[in-house]
Amino acid sequence: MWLSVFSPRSIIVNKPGERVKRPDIFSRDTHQALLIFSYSLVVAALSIYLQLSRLIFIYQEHTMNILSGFLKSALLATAFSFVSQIAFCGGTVTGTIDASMPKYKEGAVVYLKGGHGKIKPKTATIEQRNLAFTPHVVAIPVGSTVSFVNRDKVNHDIFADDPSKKLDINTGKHGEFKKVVFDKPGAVNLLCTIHAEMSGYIVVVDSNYYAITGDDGKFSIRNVPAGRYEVVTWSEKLKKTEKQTVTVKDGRTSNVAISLQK
Ligand SMILES: [Cu+2]
Repeated sequence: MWLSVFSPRSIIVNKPGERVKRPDIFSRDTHQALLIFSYSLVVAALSIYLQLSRLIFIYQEHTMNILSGFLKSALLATAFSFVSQIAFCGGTVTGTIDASMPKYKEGAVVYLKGGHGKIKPKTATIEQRNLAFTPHVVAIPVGSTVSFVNRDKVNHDIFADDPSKKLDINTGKHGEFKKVVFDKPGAVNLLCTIHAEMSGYIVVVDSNYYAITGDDGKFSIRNVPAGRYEVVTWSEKLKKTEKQTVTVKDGRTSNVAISLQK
């Protein structure tokens, strides 16, 4: 006895030797329905494929648009900064100080006089650390404010008696600070009435363009508007031997050699 399962609805039991007649499990309608179903499946798949590829294409185009927009802005920004650096940010003045006493190559203040711009005050900090004024020399434009911060465990009594500034400040305890405005040009020698070894300088300049030399005697003053300036130098111990001028051109670097003597 064979068991043949052709239809989900019936189990046909055949006798031995009898040919199994395959039943027609799908009616004509079912065939048609299946055909329509398969066609619609194919059409649906095709349309999904088409829609997807269209979406991918739009996405790619969009990405390309974003990318090209980004590239355009980046290029424009680069070009603008390049042009503005040349056209609007003036020039640079670099130089080297040659000092008769090599120790004083460092810590000299170089500034340019003769600009027409308004002087912009700034802020600076001078610490009292290990019984010393740190940094030893500070340069500021006229009208700037200096904070004196005590980093030592002992009190300091900062004292100055110069034509441009008279000072007498007790700095208070560790971490405390006092603010002072420097409104007249000139060098101010900072001393401490408690510790005789303490000495520092604040050089108040009537200029926006200044620098302090490094230990190699070199300096660099950037973004100086084009024009002709007098090069003025202050040193703790030495003096400039001759009057110097420098011509600044947009986008160019002018180099000056300064000689300091006793
Ligand atoms: Cu002191």
